[in-house]
Amino acid sequence: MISRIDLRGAALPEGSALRELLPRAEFDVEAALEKVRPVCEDVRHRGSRAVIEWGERFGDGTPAHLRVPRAEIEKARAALDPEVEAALVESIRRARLVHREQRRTDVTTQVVPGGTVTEKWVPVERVGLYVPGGRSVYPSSVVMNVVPAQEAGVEGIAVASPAQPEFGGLPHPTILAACALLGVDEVYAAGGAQAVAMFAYGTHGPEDPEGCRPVNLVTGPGNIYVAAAKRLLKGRIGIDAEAGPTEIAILADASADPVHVAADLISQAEHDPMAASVLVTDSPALAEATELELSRQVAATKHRAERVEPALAGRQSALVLVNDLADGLTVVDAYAAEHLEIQTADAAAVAARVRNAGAIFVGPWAPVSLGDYCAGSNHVLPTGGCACHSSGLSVQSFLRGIHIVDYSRDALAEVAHHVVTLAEAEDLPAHGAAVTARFEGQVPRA
Ligand code: HSO
Ligand code: ZN
Repeated sequence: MISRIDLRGAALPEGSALRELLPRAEFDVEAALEKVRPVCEDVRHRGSRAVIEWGERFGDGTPAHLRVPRAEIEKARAALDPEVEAALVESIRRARLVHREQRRTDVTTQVVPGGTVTEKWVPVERVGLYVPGGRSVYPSSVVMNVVPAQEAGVEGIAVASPAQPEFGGLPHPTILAACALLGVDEVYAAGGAQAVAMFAYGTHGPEDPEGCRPVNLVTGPGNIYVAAAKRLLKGRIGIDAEAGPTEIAILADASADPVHVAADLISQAEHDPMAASVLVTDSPALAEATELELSRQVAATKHRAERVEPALAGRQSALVLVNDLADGLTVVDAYAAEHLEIQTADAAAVAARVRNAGAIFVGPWAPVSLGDYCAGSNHVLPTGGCACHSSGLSVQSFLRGIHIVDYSRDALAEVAHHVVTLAEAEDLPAHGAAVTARFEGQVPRA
């Protein structure tokens, strides 16, 4: 059911050669760009009407209202199962605890007497948070996007999620209820590339007072068309890391419990037939036992046929055998998983040696699904190997650091000759003149 990759024996190949031995799901955003370009152009020119029509054409419902009335959001909250409400409230509380501490303080550096540079952290003004519909209705993702934006101090937070025919053309009620619990009341029944274009261009105007005002930044996971629209409109808007199919890698030794290892591999395979579940171990016995456990547990799991089995059987999933934990660390670093579990003896020490991962889950009591919902950490994480250069969503994603340069006359005079020299070296004499003009056309003596 799941393939094996045996890297024992010879020395591990390096860098990209090693990465090629660890296959990943195809997520060809480039190919979807041409499909979403006309959609985005149409929304740019025809506004909300185009958002609605493209949604209908792609099989979403006809929105009851593009902008969901506040009363509907409150209605969804009132109808929410109290246990789901309690769990969401706890998830929000823990996420706030962690994200609040991420808020960076402004720092002023005195470079010379009279010369300071302050880095001031300023939230973006308005963000659009995309929340998928269809197969993946995740109120937890509303929490993971909204909490860092709020803790960063973002004033305008708009959410878009596809209109669902079975819910009268509104987004899924648990999505609306999660918005209500978070105090978000600007919600649009819009999905796909057209929702991203709505955020980027805005559809608000005198003839469309209910339309969406443009945002500065769009975050949140989505399908390949959402990712393509984000890539296409990047620049006009800021975006978070592109989210591809979910991945779990587990680095385990003989001390790991195969029942847990199998359960965790299945937990993320449950998201998507393209999801990746990878075990890296130096213990052939653990690999054997995990494979047995997988067949036992997969048989009993709900989304077996349509997602879990194809995900585990896909070329993106594997049991990888390595010589020892040192090689295991090289492998998981090369793979740079979205989620990495360390299930080894002395797991904290092993985890401390990992360089590349979206999030690391240490030891037997920290499964990825804890992080998906209630650890306090964020579950919007870099996929597809992007963990070697990007981080998950955080308060930082919603802030910009602005440098404030404040120099006195004496402080400028002291360094003026260096500025003039560098300007001349770059053949940009007007740059130098902007300094000497302040000192009667002379380079002041230091
Ligand atoms: N594991 C997913 C997030 C999620 N899981 C939402 C359950 N609901 C990507 O990190
Ligand atoms: Zn998950």
